[in-house]
Amino acid sequence: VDNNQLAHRLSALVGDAHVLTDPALKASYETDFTGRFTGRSRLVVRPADTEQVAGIVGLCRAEGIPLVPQGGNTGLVGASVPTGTEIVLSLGRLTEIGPVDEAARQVTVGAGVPLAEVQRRVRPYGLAFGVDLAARDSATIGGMIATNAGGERVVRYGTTRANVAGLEAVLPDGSVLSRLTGLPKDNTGYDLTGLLVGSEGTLAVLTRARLRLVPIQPRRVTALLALPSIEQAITALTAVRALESLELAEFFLPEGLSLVMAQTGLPAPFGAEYPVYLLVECAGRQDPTEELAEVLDDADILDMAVAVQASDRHRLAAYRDRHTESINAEGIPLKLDVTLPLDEVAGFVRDLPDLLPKRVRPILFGHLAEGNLHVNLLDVASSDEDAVSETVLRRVAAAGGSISAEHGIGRAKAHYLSLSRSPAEIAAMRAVKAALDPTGILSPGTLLP
Ligand code: 2HG
Ligand code: ZN
Repeated sequence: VDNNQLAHRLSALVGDAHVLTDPALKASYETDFTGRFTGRSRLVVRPADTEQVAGIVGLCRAEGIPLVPQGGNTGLVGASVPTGTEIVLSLGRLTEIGPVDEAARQVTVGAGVPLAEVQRRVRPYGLAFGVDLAARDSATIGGMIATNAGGERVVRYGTTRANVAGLEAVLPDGSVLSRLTGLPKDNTGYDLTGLLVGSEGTLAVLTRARLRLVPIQPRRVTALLALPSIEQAITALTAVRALESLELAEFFLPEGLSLVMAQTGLPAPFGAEYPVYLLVECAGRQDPTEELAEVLDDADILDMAVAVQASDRHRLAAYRDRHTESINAEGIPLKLDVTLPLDEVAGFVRDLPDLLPKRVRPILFGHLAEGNLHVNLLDVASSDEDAVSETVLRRVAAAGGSISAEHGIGRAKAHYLSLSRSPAEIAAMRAVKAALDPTGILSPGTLLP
């Protein structure tokens, strides 16, 4: 079918207003927010519900038209960006939120609901979704599930996978899988929900999710610690891990802090610059300030800022949270989201500059509790990108790390998958893909090269 016929048939399913063919209207769906990944789509289609999604997928399957599901388009590995032949299937209109089940502590939400909206909706019940991340205003639940997003609270609540109790999804043949009862015990065969979490749009189009919720911990303390080294930051981390109230342990370095201050106008957090910064937050029913101070008593802390009021806490968190936008303001970074065993982190940080061409500026920050480093590289010549990626990712794999901690494989790392997965694992993944999507219409080029 040519584009006109396709647009016409899709309009019959979703209405004219929700089939976008004008290049100006399509543009924001065709580039990721860093500007690194960009491509053309045949058109963008915006269904309103699961039935419409099933209709679109069925049509694409029958006509052999590839499609790329897209949520908030905040992904960082190119998985939601088309390459020319696909249509973009935007889930942004699937925004229904069901009643909050206080007894089960669950809620069912549409794939297109932004994370911040879920939090707003469940807060009056004293509940929260355990996964939180800086892109909360745009990132959608469907996209977070498709990538098994991690974010800043993994140390306490786990990744998205641990916080999803069930899913509804449209398979490539147009059939609908629905598992939304959220039963905490349900051993009836293969865990299809678990399989679809982190499948990056390659196995199904996610349409609704049953989310687990956690009780809000009302008393909070945030501390920004200045430390002499990564080793000392890990020692401090080990100390705060003794606390059940620990909710967040994020690190950043002076290079990143300078960019954030230049971009945001925030004042320096301390009178001097220090080698490493660790942001920790504890939360509980009782004020955790004292227990935090207690466990940090022996740590080698050079300086420290502590905040209890929400506005002060947010000010400290901003030094960490505003890294991504501040790096972007400098240019399009090469982003390598990796994770290392904790005892390998310091060595990696030390070795990294020697692995890079001289002009490259590495900006490192991330989720220290998981050894998850966001390696952002500025000023990488485009002719060097592949070599630099491969060198850094090989170094990570050699240290027993993973080439993707939380952003996924997408298009960016598909060619490096074998650094983190064995031939037997990749063969099993290919077999699953072939069984569910035999003609390969869903997100071609993502995850499995
Ligand atoms: C974060 O932790 C996100 O803020 C983005 O995972 C990381 O920009 C990045 O590299
Ligand atoms: Zn992150």
